[in-house]
This record gives sequence, C-alpha cells and structure tokens, in this order.
Amino acid sequence: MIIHGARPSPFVRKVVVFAAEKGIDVEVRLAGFGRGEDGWAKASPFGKIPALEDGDFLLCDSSAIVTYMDAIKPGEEMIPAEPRARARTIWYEEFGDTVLQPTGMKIFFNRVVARTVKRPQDLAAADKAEAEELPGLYDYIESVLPDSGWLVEDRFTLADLSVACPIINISYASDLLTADRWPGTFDWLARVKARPSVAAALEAESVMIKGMIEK
Ligand SMILES: N[C@@H](CCC(=O)N[C@@H](CS)C(=O)NCC(=O)O)C(=O)O
Repeated sequence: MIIHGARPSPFVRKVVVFAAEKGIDVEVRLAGFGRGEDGWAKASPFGKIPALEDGDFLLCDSSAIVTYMDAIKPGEEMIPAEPRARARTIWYEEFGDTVLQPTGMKIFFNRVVARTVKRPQDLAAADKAEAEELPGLYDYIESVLPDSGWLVEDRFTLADLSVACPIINISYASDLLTADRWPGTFDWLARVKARPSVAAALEAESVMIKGMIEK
C-alpha cells in the first residue's frame, strides 16, 4: 500500500513504523504543503499528511490509518484488545497528537521546517514553548512511565509510538530532554528509537532531516 507524506512528519512516521511492526509493506510517496500525487489529493480532503492508498481504498489521518492497519492484519496488535489497556493506548495517542504535537510544532516548525518551506520563522515562539510548555509535558511522561519501561501492557504499543513521534521531532531542534532531569523518559525514548522498526524509519528520514537542519 502507498503512504502519501513526508517521512519527517511525526504522523507519517507513526504510520510507517506501525506498518513495519505489523509486517505490512508500504511505499512512501512524497506529499505535503500543497504538493503530491493525485492519490494524495483524493485521499486527503484537507491537504494533510499522511494519507493512505490501498487499491481503491483511500483514507487520511494517522489514527484512522493505524486503525485500518491493525484490523487488516490480526496478530500482535499494536492497539491492545483488553479494555483498559486499549482505552489508555488511545489516550496516549491523543496526548501525542493533540497535546505534545502542538508544542512540538512550535519548536520544530519554527526552528527547522519554516526555513525549508520558506515560511516565516517565529524563533521567540519556539523558545517560549521550550521554556514554558515542554518541561511540564516531560514531567507528565516521567510520572506515568511504568517500571517495565513501556507505557501500556509492558510492551511496545501504539501508545509508545504516538508519544515518541512528536518527541523525535522536538529532539531534532531541542536538547532539553536530558538523562539528569528526566531519566525515565530519556531511557524510554532511547528504547523506542532502538526498535528495528523505528531505527529503520529514522534512517530512511535522515537524508531529508539533514537537508532541513543544514539549510
Ligand atoms: N490528525 C492528522 C494530523 C495530520 C497533520 O496535521 N499533518 C501535518 C504534517 S505533520 C500537515 O499535513 N501539515 C500541513 C498542513 O497543515 O498544510 C493525522 O493524525 O494524520
């Protein structure tokens, strides 16, 4: 199946890693910021990335896409079945998408993306988000990480993936997360990044990221 998007997007990374964990082959075709193939335009009515094209089935939104992927390939579900674990996983996905990501965007977009796509940079907004919003978000993650080192069901699930994806972008543009201040979160992020599925995604996006950071 085809994923339309740009690999450095946290939402695109979420679906790419999710597919790898499920053993689903995907081909990533570049899309975003108004440019992309017809399939993308048809699948994503509001011009966002990622979008999925699976034959004649078109779908946008990372949460919808991972729901589809988990359902079409039963096995080691990335979205747990047990009611409480399932609900907590959805909360962590929501936290990643709607709490962490807006803060992360202020930092990553203004320090890295804006120059690349020739949009205005607001470095003061990035500094303010890093100083005033980000510490509380890292405090929260530190406070909820179980001893197992995984957020839900003592294994890697959509919960870890969804929370890690925006932090990976933040880490391209901020050194705030240190082992001294948030040891659990620091180790957890290293553990997530060491998973073969995540390591492969990071390797695949590294050329684009390097080009953006060196600009
Ligand atoms: N809820 C959507 C959010 C997608 C989203 O906001 N993607 C960003 C990239 S990280 C995007 O497409 N931005 C371009 C734009 O808004 O024009 C999802 O989970 O896929």
